[in-house]
Amino acid sequence: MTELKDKTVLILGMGVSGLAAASFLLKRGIKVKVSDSGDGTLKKSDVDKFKQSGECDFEWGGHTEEFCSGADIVVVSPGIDIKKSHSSGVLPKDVPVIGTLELGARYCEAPIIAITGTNGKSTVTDLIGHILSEAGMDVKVCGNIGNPLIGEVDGLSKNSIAVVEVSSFQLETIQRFKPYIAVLLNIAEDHYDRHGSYDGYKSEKYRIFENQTETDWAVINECLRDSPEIKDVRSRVVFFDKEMDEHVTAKKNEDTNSKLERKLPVFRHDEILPVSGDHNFENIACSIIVAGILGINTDKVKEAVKIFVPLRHRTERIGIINGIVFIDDSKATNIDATRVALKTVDKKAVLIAGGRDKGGDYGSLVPLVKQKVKTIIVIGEAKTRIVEAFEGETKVVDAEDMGDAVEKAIKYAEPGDIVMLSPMCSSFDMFSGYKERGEVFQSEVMKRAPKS
Ligand code: UMA
Repeated sequence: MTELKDKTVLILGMGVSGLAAASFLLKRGIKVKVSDSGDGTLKKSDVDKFKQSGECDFEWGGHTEEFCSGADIVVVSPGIDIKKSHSSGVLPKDVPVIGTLELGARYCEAPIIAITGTNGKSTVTDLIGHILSEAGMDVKVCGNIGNPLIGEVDGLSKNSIAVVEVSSFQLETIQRFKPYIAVLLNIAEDHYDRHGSYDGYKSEKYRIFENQTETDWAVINECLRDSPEIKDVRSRVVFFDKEMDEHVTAKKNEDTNSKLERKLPVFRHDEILPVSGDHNFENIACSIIVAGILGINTDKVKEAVKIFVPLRHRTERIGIINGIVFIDDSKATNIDATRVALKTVDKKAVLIAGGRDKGGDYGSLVPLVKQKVKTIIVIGEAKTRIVEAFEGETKVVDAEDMGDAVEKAIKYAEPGDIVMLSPMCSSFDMFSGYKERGEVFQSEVMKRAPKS
């Protein structure tokens, strides 16, 4: 804490991360300036509250050189592309820049379990938090899942555990971030719009291990075992696999001298969750390994997994109307997430897709779509690219908005089919986030349910 004493901190972004950072710093008497490019969602009463709690200035409508000058350190929100901010010249020169995750981790007394990956990170973060909490531990689930770590550190002590979902955006601005256990679930195409390429995105993901040492743990998907980056991981590596038998559950990295000092729990699929899909088995396998590293009793882990309630908008079955099954997979904000969802589908599907394009290769889904999807209903900014990828391969229909998309999906589906929202895109062109998109989809479906 002493390192920021008498310093001025410039915070970029006034979303949940920026505001949590501002509150944290102001409480400790640190001078704060907050700059946001948007038109401001803070009410005057909130601004007054911030100003009363310490020395604090606000700027809306852009990051100006005049306002941003004079800071000793810059703390950026995850949604802000720091490369662009640097090139725009507004950031003070030779001033350190860190992200809100790094700030949170610096002041977090609790050991951190960090989870990253392209898909499944919120589910695994939530599941690990649930298992630990059922085992009686003092746990806080936070991070990219919605509540930033910096907003939670005050409630965490050395005896707590922070289970933190981390995104590639947040890893981009770490410096000393050093989780005790770092989990890498999978890496697939995503966020090209921000990281420029698959390699750029991948290298940010591997930064989760950057500051770990031999006393820490890395829990990594078996499918990444041969990635060249693995040999640079200095912590003890355990690979997880969807096959949860004794043979594969706890494979250590044979390229390191690390030893597995703990006996890890071993389960068969049918002993735990009645869920389908390889991705769910992988999510459970890696959560079980993390629990095993922390020495949680096998029976406790098993019981906790059995009663886990999955997060919403992830292949969430809404119900059946006129024989058509409706599934909300709004959280599928990239192509790989939709690939995973389609693999779990055992009937013909009408797929609602589209939103804000992230620059991935929709064409890579053509074989699976031809096999499982009879019609794609397209919405949002990504329409043209999706139509280009699938036209001629399956029927593609244009829709105005979510209501129109649901209406058309019902028109093209028959009893026994599935209508699934699994957009392959982010939601920000039409909604405030994937949750709102899922809620709107569900309400449009329910509007069309027969009244009882
Ligand atoms: N802004 C600027 N300058 C810019 C761009 C944006 O000032 O150049 C401002 C906006 O006007 C806005 C604020 O920055 O007021 C938003 O900041 P932010 O985008 O960092 O959003 P937060 O509200 O702080 O939410 C962030 C994460 N958002 C992003 O990474 C885009 C949330 O993840 C996360 O839940 C939250 O922190 C708490 O940790 C969302 C997400 O979409 C769910 N994440 C991506 C994903 O999961 O794929 C990475």
